[in-house]
Amino acid sequence: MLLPDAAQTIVAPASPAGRGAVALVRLSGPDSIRIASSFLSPSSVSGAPKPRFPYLLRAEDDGRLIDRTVTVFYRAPASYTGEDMVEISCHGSPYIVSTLLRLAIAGGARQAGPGEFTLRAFLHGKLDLAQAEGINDLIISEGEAAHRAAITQVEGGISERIRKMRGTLVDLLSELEVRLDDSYGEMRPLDAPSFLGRARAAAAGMKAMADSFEKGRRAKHGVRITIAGAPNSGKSSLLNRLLGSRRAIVSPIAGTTRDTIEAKTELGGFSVIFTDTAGIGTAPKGTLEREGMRRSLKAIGSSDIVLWVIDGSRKGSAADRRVESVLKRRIPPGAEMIKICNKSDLPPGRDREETAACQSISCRTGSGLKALKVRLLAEEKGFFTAEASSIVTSARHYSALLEAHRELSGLERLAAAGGVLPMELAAEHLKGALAALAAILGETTSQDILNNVFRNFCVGK
Ligand SMILES: Nc1nc2c(ncn2[C@@H]2O[C@H](COP(=O)(O)OP(=O)(O)OP(=O)(O)O)[C@@H](O)[C@H]2O)c(=O)[nH]1
Ligand SMILES: [Mg+2]
Repeated sequence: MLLPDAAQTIVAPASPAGRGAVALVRLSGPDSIRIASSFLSPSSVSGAPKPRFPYLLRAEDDGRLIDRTVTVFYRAPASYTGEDMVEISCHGSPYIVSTLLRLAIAGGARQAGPGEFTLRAFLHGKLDLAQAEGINDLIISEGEAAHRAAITQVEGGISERIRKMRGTLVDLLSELEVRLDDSYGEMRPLDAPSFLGRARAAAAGMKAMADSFEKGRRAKHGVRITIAGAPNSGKSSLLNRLLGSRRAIVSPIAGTTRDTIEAKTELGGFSVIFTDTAGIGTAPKGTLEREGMRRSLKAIGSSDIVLWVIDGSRKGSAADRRVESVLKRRIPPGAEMIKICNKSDLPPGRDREETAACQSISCRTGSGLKALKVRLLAEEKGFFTAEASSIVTSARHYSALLEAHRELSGLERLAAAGGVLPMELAAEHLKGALAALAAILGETTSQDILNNVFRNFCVGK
């Protein structure tokens, strides 16, 4: 998508394809009111409509009634895109929607590309790029955590923090620039310790914000929780209990689950992706078991949390020991492991010491499952604190923050080299950091990046 020509009027359905009670068709651009008026009646209303006021209008195709609509007109700049806009709510029939589109296109509009309405809003300064990206996150948010991160971003939470950081860097840069311009030596010399202290604090702020990306990823895409353990320990039974449905086959035959089984659900406001795995035995036999094992290991290697299930009614086995050594090697750094002792409804088969640190549950009776869920949630609770309200969920913001941080580390290294701070070089580092921050807000963003951002939007947004 090349940057669109804002002189053109665009049209698209803003509601999803398919049948629904209502659908919304929206137009944006200088001719939207004229184009909509060409098929809405009475045209006396749509000729000079009162903005942001709902009108009951007939949509007609060559005099034939297509639908009765509720239509709202907007006048630039008081609209989502900042342009003249028309939003037509009609019945959600695919036929009605496609007819309205055809009529709008016949009247001179062009079908909008993905995210083109929001792109126009961005180009007209209605929102910055971080806010625009937040809108897409908001649309796709499934759980409370993802929604919270997205709505904060749309409301300017990320942008505000970035602007504050930028303010600090601009102040620092100006302190250098006045001295660089001071050919008569009238300025007091730079207070280097104070200057570096403020640069260091700004760098720490950037690092902290970049570090929230890991949390942001979990909030946006879901926490990956893998259920692993020896065959027959009750992994699939646990998956079913956690989902509240019989998703996986459970049987007393060891080796029931051969493939990984993924299921997405919501747990206390967080999107969670559970993966049940094939049991890890002592020595996989045959190609199918080996492939099952490979998949189990892969799932373990990409988890945020691993639930290691043991059968508490039996003595520790060679398979358990193998699972333990596999988990030690495969669990990614930073991931949490929770050891779960299942089958607490049966007489215990293990020493107390072996199960002391375990979360005791019974998939048969359901005992201990609530406590397990509470523990899983505790891991994610950080999102619900106020300070975590503006977490970074975008890889683009993450890498820009790291870039800005790298520049400030460069400045720090100049200072660490001793002697007088070379002000020209220090200023270059500050300019580099400022450019990285400006890219987050979309102030210096290349067309490629804009295309990339808006390509992921749905048509009509
Ligand atoms: N008594 C009792 N039996 C259980 C419990 N949880 C699971 N089982 C039984 O243990 C057996 C194995 O359960 P699964 O959930 O299939 O175990 P798994 O770990 O997925 O086994 P594989 O897929 O073969 O590795 C089944 O007969 C279950 O009914 C429990 O809490 N108590
Ligand atoms: Mg299983």
